[in-house]
Amino acid sequence: MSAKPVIVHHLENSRSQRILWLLASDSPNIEELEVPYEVKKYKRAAQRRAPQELLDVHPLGKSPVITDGDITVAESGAIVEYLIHKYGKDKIEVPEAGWLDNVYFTHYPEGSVQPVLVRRLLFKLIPGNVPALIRPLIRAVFSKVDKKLTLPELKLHGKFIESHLAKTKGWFAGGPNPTSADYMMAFTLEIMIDRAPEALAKISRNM
Ligand SMILES: N[C@@H](CCC(=O)N[C@@H](CS)C(=O)NCC(=O)O)C(=O)O
Repeated sequence: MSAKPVIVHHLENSRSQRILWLLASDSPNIEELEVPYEVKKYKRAAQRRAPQELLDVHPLGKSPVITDGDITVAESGAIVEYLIHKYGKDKIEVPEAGWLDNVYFTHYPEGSVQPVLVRRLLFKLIPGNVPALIRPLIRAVFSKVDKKLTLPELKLHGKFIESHLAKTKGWFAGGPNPTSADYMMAFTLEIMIDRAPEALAKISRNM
């Protein structure tokens, strides 16, 4: 256990919520993890960008990023795996039968779902950034492309996720506690429900 607390550099409304859930006192695994940590909050700059101060922490200036003594770790999946490996090894149990699901659903949200969600957000933001005269036309074009390309893709992801959860009937790896897959997927599900609730019809209905 490090003497100094882990610093979570938390940009508002960002993927660093994954790290906060993993470390938070209401996390089902806290008893085991017990990592002292502090949260350093950052506000978004113009165009939802991270502020300069985050570039001082890591060269890519993205959130989340953590510092643990001399070690700086960026990329939410890497941070979740680092914290579990360093502080939760042998404690956050992954059932043998769910080992591959855990690996898969730890990497799938950033590798496959978030890029589509970011695309949807960009399509929404682009019209607001063009001259007012052509804005209605650009809005109509991007809305059409979104409906044709992005939404069907998100619906496919939604069906895939819901059918997996119907099999495990709980956490993504099928065990009694959340694992790295859940810490990664929860934020992505939240964003999906916010940006494309129709893609997660069953989950949205049960909320
Ligand atoms: N794949 C990275 C994505 C990091 C990322 O794009 N973070 C967003 C917040 S959710 C960010 O820092 N946005 C501000 C910016 O790009 O300037 C991860 O999972 O950590």
